[in-house]
Amino acid sequence: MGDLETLKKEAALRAVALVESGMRVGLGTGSTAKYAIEELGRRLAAGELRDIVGVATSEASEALAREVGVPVQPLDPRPLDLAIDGADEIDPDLNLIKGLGGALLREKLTEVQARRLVIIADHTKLVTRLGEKAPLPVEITRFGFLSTVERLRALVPGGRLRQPGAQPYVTDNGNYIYDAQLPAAFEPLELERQLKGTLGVVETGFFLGMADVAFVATPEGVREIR
Ligand code: ABF
Repeated sequence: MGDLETLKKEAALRAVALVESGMRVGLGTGSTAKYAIEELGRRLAAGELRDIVGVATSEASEALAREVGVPVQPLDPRPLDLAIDGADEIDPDLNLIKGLGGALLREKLTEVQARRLVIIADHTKLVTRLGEKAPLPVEITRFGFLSTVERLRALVPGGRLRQPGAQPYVTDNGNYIYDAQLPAAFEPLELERQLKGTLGVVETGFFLGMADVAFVATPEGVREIR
């Protein structure tokens, strides 16, 4: 396992250690969250946990959860005890950019209902300001997407429709994603408000003030950021 993979797993294990029997747990998406889902399955199989219900933030995570023996239910209005997920950027105030994995809408819908949102990551995700390394993913409707992209470019110049091949990337919700390049200076809450007010925008990858704790694995050990 590469060094970064080892770190991701270390962070994931710290988060899954917080899970107790009977909990309803939000299951994140991505290569770090994958380790958390596998560890949850391992703890269930080992009899360390019972009566866990997982709520998955993507079809891929749901499939993995079922594969490793974590029971999954759809999201309903009941709160989740805990949600465990990765991130693309983590700033010093625990504000996040998420969505490079494409699951930002289901992640936000799920994690807003969690009593505790636990973020797991390796140290490469730490930034001093959001947008330093990653673009901000913005989920937009397919219908009229070219017009929405123009509106977004007027608001945040720079960025492009996510298109890994001949066709645009399609989310689990049937939408497209616009990856916006953030400027050097901006006010995240204000930009979030403007983006959410833009016709055609479904959701953004800003997770502001949502996370309770981040376990960030570094070569010197796992840092806990609150
Ligand atoms: C999810 O997976 C997303 O919000 C984020 O985009 C991505 C992080 O993936 P990884 O852990 O593979 O870097 O958490």
